[in-house]
Amino acid sequence: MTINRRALLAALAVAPLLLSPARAHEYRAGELLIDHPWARPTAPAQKVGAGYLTIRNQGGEADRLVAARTPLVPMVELHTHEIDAQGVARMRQIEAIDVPAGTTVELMPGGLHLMLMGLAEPLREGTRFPVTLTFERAGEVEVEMQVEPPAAGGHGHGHGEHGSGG
Ligand SMILES: [Cu+2]
Repeated sequence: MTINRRALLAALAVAPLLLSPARAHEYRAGELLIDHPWARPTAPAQKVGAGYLTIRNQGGEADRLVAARTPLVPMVELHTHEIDAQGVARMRQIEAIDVPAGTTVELMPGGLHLMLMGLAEPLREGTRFPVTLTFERAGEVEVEMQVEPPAAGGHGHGHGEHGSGG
């Protein structure tokens, strides 16, 4: 009687992926590590919210974030900020967020973000809500977005992501 070593090794390799990552605020999708998903609290009248997270591509292949969804709103758009001809920062919807191999892409205030369109209720500080991210290569991964003010965002500002308006 022989033990099917290949099957055993395959099972062992898969096992860590089946463990819930809920304790740490970090999620894995294939070679991608999703770190610290968070969203700004919103005012009662506000119909849109903004979500942020960090994507680390630890693999050798480029990937792209192509969609996101949450039960909270009818639609989530991928947005970036651009400086227009008048030097004013404006948001623009984009098709996808590229995550080249071996790089880290940070969604943050003033830059790339997830735009939650059509909030029925405000995002309240201290709450969490699920967001499903769809990557072209890594597929879908569900993360929990923590609602917290930007100051607690951890990554801070000063990354010089402001285009040169001048
Ligand atoms: Cu936006």
